[in-house]
Amino acid sequence: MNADRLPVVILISGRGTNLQSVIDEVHAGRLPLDIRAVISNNPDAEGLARARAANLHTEVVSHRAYLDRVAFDDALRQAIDRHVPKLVVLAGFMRILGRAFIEHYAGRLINIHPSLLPKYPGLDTHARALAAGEREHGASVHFVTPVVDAGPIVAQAVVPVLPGDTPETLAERVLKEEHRIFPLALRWFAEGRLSIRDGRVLLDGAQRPEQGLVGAAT
Ligand code: NHR
Ligand code: GAR
Repeated sequence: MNADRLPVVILISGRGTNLQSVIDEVHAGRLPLDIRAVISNNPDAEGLARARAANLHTEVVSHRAYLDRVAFDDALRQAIDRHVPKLVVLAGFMRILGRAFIEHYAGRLINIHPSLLPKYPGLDTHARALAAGEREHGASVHFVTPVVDAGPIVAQAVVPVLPGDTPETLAERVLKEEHRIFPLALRWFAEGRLSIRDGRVLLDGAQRPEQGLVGAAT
């Protein structure tokens, strides 16, 4: 039934609105993924309820149950690999992963990050962009490499910073764009259109100057 669909495992930690955007595109027939499992490190993640509502298999691998990061990474890797995914998707996943884990999934691990990378890797991106007086902010989809938020960029979307913005209002504007570019980037991957050469992402074998920026109007 799912022969033409790419098997994926999706990792979450929180609300799961990016997960929801992926589920919605799959259900609409626009994103050929077979979501084999949704795994959360946080047992209370709201995204688990979204996954269950879509009849997806869910699991919790709590980082609190392990003595150190390597033990957690190993347990998570085993849980993922039971589902034999061709792609692993970080959708608001909040734990930094170690080198051995990342190398195991080299070229098949993708993250959505709420900033215009390479600006503002890490946490609290919206507050930091506001504090720096940025006039533009946004989101990036990237392949995950051992250095956090430094992997090859697949797609970005830009939003304006508006007068009176708070981290919350800015986050909401960015999140809307995340829900657009994340499923789009995953579709490119599922269709076999992405490759990496010299640390850069190619779409259909070409490095397009416009590819990195998927503007709000397109
Ligand atoms: N792991 C590696 N090796 N490389 C990346 O690029 C990663 C990664 C793990 C997660 C997502 C990333 C983001 O999009 C991501 C990219 C969590 C933290 C963090 O500091 C930083 C970046 C990202 C996710 N986490 C704290 C930690 O100690 C915990 C914070 C919390 O639980 O709230 O792991 O932003
Ligand atoms: C999103 O903005 C995502 O980009 C960000 O957390 C939010 C998760 O929302 N991810 C990170 O900050 C990763 N460290 P969601 O759970 O509703 O998708």
